Amino acid sequence: MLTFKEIKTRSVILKLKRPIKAKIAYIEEWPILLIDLYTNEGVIGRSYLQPYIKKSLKYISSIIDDFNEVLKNRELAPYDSFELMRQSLHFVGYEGLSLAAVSGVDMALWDAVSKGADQPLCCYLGGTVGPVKAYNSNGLWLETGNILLREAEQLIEQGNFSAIKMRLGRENFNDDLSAIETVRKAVGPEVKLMVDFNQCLSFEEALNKCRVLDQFDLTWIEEPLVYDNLEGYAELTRDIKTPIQLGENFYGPRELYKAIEKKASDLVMPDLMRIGGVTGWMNSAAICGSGGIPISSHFYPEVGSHLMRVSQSAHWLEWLDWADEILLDPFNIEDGHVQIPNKPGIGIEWNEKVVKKHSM
Ligand code: SMN
Ligand code: MG
Repeated sequence: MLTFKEIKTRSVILKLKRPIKAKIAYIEEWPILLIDLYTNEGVIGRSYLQPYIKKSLKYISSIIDDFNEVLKNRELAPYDSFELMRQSLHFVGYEGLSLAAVSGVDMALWDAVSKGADQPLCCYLGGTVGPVKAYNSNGLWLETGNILLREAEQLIEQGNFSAIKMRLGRENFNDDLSAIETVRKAVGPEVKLMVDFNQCLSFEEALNKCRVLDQFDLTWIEEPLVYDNLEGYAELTRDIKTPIQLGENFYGPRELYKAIEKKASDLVMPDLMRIGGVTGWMNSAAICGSGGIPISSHFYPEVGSHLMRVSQSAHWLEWLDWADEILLDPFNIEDGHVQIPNKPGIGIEWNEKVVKKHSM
């Protein structure tokens, strides 16, 4: 049995190789919060969060600091700890930053308990180590012409990927359409192509644009509308032939359930920081598995790959290498599949030299 000793967080800012250039935001500096969870028995659980906005590092880390009091000397039991942390913040709300902080610690707890059992996380959860089908999401922001062409080729080459994602939402929709044609020309007809609007369209715009996109053989159209317009999503999903993808902004399995009940999308893609870490994911995967809804992961490919191995309706893992720099042994890709290392826990260790260099 493992017991909780202490959690420590550290803030790191990395420079993005390909800055985020979306209609909704321009981001060059990428904030990462490292979480180290110490047990009295010496096992250390590790996880990280990517909270998008630099300032949010300090908000989330101070919440996590306060979880020390909640968990002190308790048996390490992710389910119980999740509930205790969540309940400690009930009156400010279960969602938003509260849930982001709970999710980060939850992932570190699962890392620690599976390490304690000397098993890779996916095995501890009842599955096996194996390859996980992924699409490359490392770029293709709102760029033009040759930049897109070169990037699309690079994304395929990076791990012999069979699927990539590009972003849409240019001022002029014809520029989006030529961007799709450019990328399609670069990668050929066989590669699966996902597109992401990052919530930038009104309902009318979305209806008109997605109807045009129906002719492009896209694997999905992601977040055309603001994330919480579930009625709009349901109408759009009924009208559009291409699968509609939604979910990186669901706060907890209950929101995922509500979206599925409303038939807001064809596909879902929870983000581990917002859905409630491993605990929230497993609840969501059960809902999706039972309802026959394909589930894809958003961010956190190291944890996500373990979870996709135990999710009945697992669809696509989002491959992002943005945290690779701070990892001692970044995960490998072979033929478009993430290779889960045969190590206890999630399988991540910090590259302390790089962490020190970029720490805030
Ligand atoms: C995304 C959003 C914000 C930052 C990076 C990437 C995007 C995704 O929505 O799905 O990858
Ligand atoms: Mg997205």
